[in-house]
Order: sequence, then structure tokens, then C-alpha cells
Amino acid sequence: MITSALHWAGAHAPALLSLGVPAAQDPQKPDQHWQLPVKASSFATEHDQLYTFVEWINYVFFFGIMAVLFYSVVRYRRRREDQPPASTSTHNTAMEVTWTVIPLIVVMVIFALGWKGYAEMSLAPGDSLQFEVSARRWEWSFKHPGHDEFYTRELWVPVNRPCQLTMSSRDVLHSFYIPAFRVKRDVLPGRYQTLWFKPTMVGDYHIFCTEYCGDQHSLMIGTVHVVTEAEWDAFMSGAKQPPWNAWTGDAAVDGKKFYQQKCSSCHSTDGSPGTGPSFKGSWGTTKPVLDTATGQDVQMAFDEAYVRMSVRDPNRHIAKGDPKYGPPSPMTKFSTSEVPDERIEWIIAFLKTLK
Ligand code: HEC
Ligand SMILES: [Cu+2]
Repeated sequence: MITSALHWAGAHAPALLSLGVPAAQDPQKPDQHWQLPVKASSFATEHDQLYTFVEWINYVFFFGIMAVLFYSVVRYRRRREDQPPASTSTHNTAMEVTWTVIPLIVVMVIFALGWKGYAEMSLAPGDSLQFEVSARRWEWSFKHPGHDEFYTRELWVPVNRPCQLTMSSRDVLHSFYIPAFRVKRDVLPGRYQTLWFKPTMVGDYHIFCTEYCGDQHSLMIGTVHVVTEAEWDAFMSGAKQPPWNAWTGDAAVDGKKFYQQKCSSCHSTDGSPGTGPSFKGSWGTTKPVLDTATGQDVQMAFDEAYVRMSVRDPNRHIAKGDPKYGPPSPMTKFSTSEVPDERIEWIIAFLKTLK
């Protein structure tokens, strides 16, 4: 009863409070809170109820306190210069107990509800599908069940099945966030963090990094695709090619796709500057670099061997004349599980098309 009253109030709040700002309501989900995204996981309803509850506590206390304040200012204002104080009381035990006990009860209710939700979100059901998440600046990569290669920026999950993610970072602290699922967890280097959810609605939803992790942090985004159980089963049985393993067999085409996943956040193909040099027109050129293994200045041709070396051992050669790219290189060393040898060949085929 109390939650339906809060829902009614929440649904009417936009008209009362938004002062004409249109609320982002999903017509399919009339019970969606006016400030929150669609509810696409099993956590969303309870989460939004608690949110609405805290929101209404804010309204009640804010307007209640303001009302008493304004009333007192007017009613007890000093009317004459020589007017004595209206009261000399220094405390009022009954009042102090009241304003201590009521907020205590309120925060304990918030704590209890929050703790219940936290406990549910901490323990994944035993039959959860297992996914691995690898974070690096500035991309999220996902390993899907039955496939041992990471796919970048896109995650596919079935509707109505619990999914558990085991997450780690290759470099700095990131934070994995799917607003439509109401789940968020920090992702740290040298440590595994887990998170689980049960999607309840087929569709595509945003993935964000919510921990500032460097200058292209805002590009550290992705999409979670919630598919029907039938489609998921088809992916698993091989009846349908899973999108996380959909390569065409044409090295240059696949190389472009793989470049977009793994390299495009730092290397452009249109000449625009990024964290790393643009690949535009690089193929076949020669430039002076410092060979850090020998300490010698050498002329490096941008060829197959140089690309392989740049991926496996990015600090071996440092481009001279550009202090921004000096050591230590922000290009992380890619392992063979992240960028298999064969993929480097695809990228090479793609780079050759960029002359
Ligand atoms: C996090 C940013 C980042 C990512 C991601 C990244 N690189 Fe780099 N890359 C760099 C930086 C920075 C340099 C310059 C390093 C230096 O000069 O010491 C560089 C240099 C290179 C070079 C040498 C370029 C030249 O003109 O000398 C190649 C080739 C290269 N990267 C290939 C790749 C490939 C292939 C990928 C994807 C598999 C990739 N990089 C992903 C940052 C990145
Ligand atoms: Cu990040």
C-alpha cells in the first residue's frame, strides 16, 4: 500500500516538480520512475522503490523544515529595538528526543532495505552463466560462455537467466555500470570483482565506465544486448553464428572490425591526433625511432614486422621528436589471448588498405 502510494506520487511528481521539463517516460512502462532509466533487470523494481522512498523523505523534510523556518521567522521576528527575547529556554528534552529518534528510525529503515538489496546483489545464484570482463583504457572486453576469446565493447546475454561477470582491469581503476540493470561495481587491476544480474527485458542497453580513468574515459562505453532464450540457445548450439565470433574470412574486412575494437580508441585512420599516432598514410613510410633495447637511433620502416613489434612490445621503439609518446608508452602490451597473432595479420591487411 505504501509503495503504491509512493508510486502514484512518483508518477505525478514530474507535473508537480519538473516545472515543464519533459520527463523521459517509457510508454511501455508507465511505472517507470521519472528520473530513472527503463527497468531491465530483476533488481530494478526494488531499487526504484528504495530510491522513491528516499526521495520522498527528502521532500517531506525539506518542505517541513522550510515551513517551520518561515513561520518562525515571521511569527517571532523582533518588532522593537528593546524587545526582550521571547523565550529563555536552552533546551527541550521531549523535542530533542523526538528529532533524534525519528531520523534514527528513518535511517535504520533505509539501512535495512539497502542491506537487503546489497546482500541479494552480492550473491549470484549457483546456476548463473559465467562471463569474464577485462577493462583497459578505454574499452570493455567480454568473454562469452563456450568461447575463449574476448570481444570488445559488446556483451550478449539471454533474458531471464542469471549472469555473473568476473571482472578485472589491465591498467587503472575503472567502474562497470549498466544503469538499466541498476548494477555497478569498481574494476581494479590485480584483483577479481564479481557482479551479477538477471535481465528481464529484451533490448540493447548502455554500459558505462563511471570512474574517471584518463582523457578518453567518456569513450569507455559499450552495449549489452539482451536476446531471447531461443536466440541464445541457437548461439550456444552453433545453429546461429554468435555475433562475438562473426568473422567474414576476409582479412582486411575482419582487420578493420578488429581495429575498431582494439586500436581505434588511440589510433585514428583519418589523420586526427589521438593517444597514439594516426595510421593514416603510415604504411610503408620510414621514421626515426629510438631502439630502447640497444639505445640506438634507427630508421624504422612501418611494415609487417614493425606492427607486430608495436603490439607485442610497444616500448621497444619510441618515436623521436614527440615527447608525448616518450616512455613509458601508454600503449599497453597486448597478450596473445587479447590479440592473437592471426589478428595482427588481419590488422596488417587492413593497414595496407589505408595508404
Ligand atoms: C591505449 C592506447 C593505445 C591502444 C589501445 C593501441 N595503441 Fe598502438 N600506440 C599507442 C601509443 C601511445 C603509441 C606510440 C608509442 C611510442 O611511440 O612509443 C603507439 C604506437 C603504435 C604503433 C607504431 C606507430 C608509429 O607510427 O610509429 C603501431 C604500429 C601500433 N601502435 C599498433 C597498434 C595496434 C595494432 C593496436 C590494436 C591492436 C594498438 N596499437 C592499440 C597507443 C595505443
Ligand atoms: Cu574506465
